[in-house]
Amino acid sequence: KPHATLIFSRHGESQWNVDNRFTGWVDVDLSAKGLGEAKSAGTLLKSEGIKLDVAFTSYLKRAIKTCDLALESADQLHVPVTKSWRLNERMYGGLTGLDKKETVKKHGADQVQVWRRSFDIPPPEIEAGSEYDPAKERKYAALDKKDIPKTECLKDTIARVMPFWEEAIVPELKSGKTVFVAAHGNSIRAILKFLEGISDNDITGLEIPTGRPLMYKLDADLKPIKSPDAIAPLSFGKYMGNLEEIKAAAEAVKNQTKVAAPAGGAKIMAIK
Ligand code: DG2
Repeated sequence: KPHATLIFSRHGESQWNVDNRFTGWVDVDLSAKGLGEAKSAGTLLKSEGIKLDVAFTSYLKRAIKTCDLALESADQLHVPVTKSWRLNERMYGGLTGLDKKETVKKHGADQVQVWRRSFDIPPPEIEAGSEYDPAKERKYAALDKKDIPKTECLKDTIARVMPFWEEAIVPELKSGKTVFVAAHGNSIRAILKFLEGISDNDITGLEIPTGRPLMYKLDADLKPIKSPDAIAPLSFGKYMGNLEEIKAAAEAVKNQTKVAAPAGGAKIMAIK
């Protein structure tokens, strides 16, 4: 029997999603399309009759604005919002700021796939003095230095997201509330791995499209209830909106690092 409702949304498209650059902890704004996606997420919540009780987001403006715009278009701007650095995107280390396809050309598709999606192999650390080093930012000044990552794989992201899940989100769900989490591709993947019980291997195949609300109904033990509409490797979460469109959007995330193989030999492969 459903006890609580949990709805995730990755932020709307950011300017660096458009530019196809590794972003991580860089505070990039939403693109014009991203603003629209955030508003549509809220419109969907409204049309499905969702009444939110609390919302959570990261310290990054693409997620914060998505949360705010979604609440506004759902006509629920009164909902209290808690921000935490623990919901930030995974820290992309030395890849931060680089063009995703250029990185494939330089290091090869396999290596970049490992850096993007492996469970426990992080990208190289961010260089000391890099303009993208979060240790320089005032908003992280109150953090313990050891909590400011120099790079992160999904396993590291899980280790920093889950204390916030336990301490801040779980109590709201236990009391039966309807909770909205506006965060990032990899911070959401971190929570979904736990919630859905996805293996270290299968999590590599999970892509989260921007600005699409993903809803979970949880029982009193906070176990998710199965949804017939879940898209593999998910079994419990249900995307709100047009499923075909959502599948295409998830595929596009995967293809951000797809580059045409160099032509050579007699056989030239057609690459979409
Ligand atoms: C993207 C995810 O994060 O990139 O950091 O580049 O969700 O904040 O746009 P988001 C980034 P991938 O891991 O999908 O390459």
